[in-house]
Amino acid sequence: MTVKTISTTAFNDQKPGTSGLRKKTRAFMMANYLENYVAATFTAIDGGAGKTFVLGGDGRFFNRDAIQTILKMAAALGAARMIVGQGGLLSTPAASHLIRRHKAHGGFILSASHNPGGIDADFGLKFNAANGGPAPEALTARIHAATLTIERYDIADVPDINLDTVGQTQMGDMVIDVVDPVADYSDLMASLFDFAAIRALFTGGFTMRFDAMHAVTGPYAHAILEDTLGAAKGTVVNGIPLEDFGKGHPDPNPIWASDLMALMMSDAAPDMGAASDGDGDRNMIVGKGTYITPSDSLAMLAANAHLAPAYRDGITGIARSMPTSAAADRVADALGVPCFETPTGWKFFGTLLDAGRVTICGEESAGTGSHHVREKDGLWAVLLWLNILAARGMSVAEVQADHWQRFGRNYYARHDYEAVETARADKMMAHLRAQLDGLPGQSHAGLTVTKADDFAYTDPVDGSTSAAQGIRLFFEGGARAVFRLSGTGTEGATIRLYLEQFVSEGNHAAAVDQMLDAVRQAALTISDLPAFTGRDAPDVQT
Ligand code: VG1
Ligand code: CO
Repeated sequence: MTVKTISTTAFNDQKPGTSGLRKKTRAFMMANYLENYVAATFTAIDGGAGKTFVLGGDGRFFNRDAIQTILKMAAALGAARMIVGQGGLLSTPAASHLIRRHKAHGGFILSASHNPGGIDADFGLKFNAANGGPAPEALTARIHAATLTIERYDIADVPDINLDTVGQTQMGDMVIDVVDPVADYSDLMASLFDFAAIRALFTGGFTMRFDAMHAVTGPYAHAILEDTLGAAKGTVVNGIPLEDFGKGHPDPNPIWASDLMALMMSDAAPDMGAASDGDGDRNMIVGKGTYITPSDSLAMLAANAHLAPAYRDGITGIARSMPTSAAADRVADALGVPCFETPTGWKFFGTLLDAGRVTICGEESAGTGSHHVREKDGLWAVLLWLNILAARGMSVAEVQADHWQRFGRNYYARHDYEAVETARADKMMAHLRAQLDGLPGQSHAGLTVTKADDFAYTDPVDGSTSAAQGIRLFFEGGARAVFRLSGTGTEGATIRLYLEQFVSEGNHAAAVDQMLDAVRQAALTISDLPAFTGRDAPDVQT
């Protein structure tokens, strides 16, 4: 095998964000762009020699080319073995599981998740560590540092390998195992849940629609829901992964999964609706005529997890990202377990999961998961919901109503202002930061600020710290507004405004917008968002 050494120049924009490096696909296709980042990743982990890695992606445009490149670079560095999903496909949670199961040194996951795919859309790459979880901040910092000083990289001069046939092949001395992307993951799910009870639910006439949004979960959902659990054929829609996701946003929320929402709000609604994102780590849950917010889903799953075999003995703790509603906190209180509040991004849950301090984690952005892998897991959430419905003999709406009755309701919404000029968004955040000390005691839109801060986090397990993770405004009467800038966008800045109003009893059936009107107005006044951005409404509201 011939190895070529290629001279290159550093790119100054390869700083990983919330979840790896995300850029326009055409940026990734520039000469040396992908190669530089992959080489920097290998540098950051002290090389690839003798190591085993997992490799796969969500199937979007450029997935296959990127896989061939990574294989050739790994071979050049003397990697021992690469485990690759057939067709180049692996959902993010399935990749996490394979890393753990094979005790691999880590894995390369090719995905821009919920961002659209195609030559004029987005591409992404992230590295997961040996625990199966996203690289922690210390590692992403080393990767970034290496991207700034790179001058050359090595790559094997060999033909592409066939990704479509399961089996073993070699590239030089490196063994390549092309594996069925679904089989191990499906076994893992069967070990966690009461598949017999879920099968009985479907046999008893329970109906469902699962929208795979033309992304990676299609093959997983077909195999598990239809073939194994007996859901009717046709339960899974948009189940064949396409390179451009049918030109949609594979983002499971009421805006981008609007067909599913319309069905669930109609007379023809099945018992449950669900959807997943590009790389299979997010989920949306909808009942007949009712939507479950992700923050509520986390709380409801945690409150009922003991009904599934894997969590029968209870959970050790819950973790949620800071902007996620406090619904889960009250469940933790009731269960007598701790609830941790972390910065946005799954990488912050890793230490807590590894240390056994939490069992269930979640984010308001439609991610929920547990200690079974080190990523959020879309199908896992769907299966846990099914297991709970089977065990309780209740509908989705009944579980929701029962939960609010017991714990109160956190009215919640996220407003996204997308593609804002970066300088304007930065100025608005600076304006907020400058006011923090003076805000407590002020009243806006009839709400009095009780506390205002810039969220900072100290990891209770390894002591690492992360500052400036989002501005929090707390108001009298249980309202909260949070401002932060997205770390996954590829165009300008996306401002996320998270709004929450807690109602302990009574009023659980009001309109969300109405319940959040005061806190929204207060947040817009304090931030001066309309003046800074020139926007009078968000682009997306979830
Ligand atoms: C967003 C979400 C965050 C999630 C991240 C990756 O990040 O808010 O909760 O962990 O996407 O999810 P940001 O920085 O844009 O707010 V995925 O499914 O895109 O890997
Ligand atoms: Co995702």
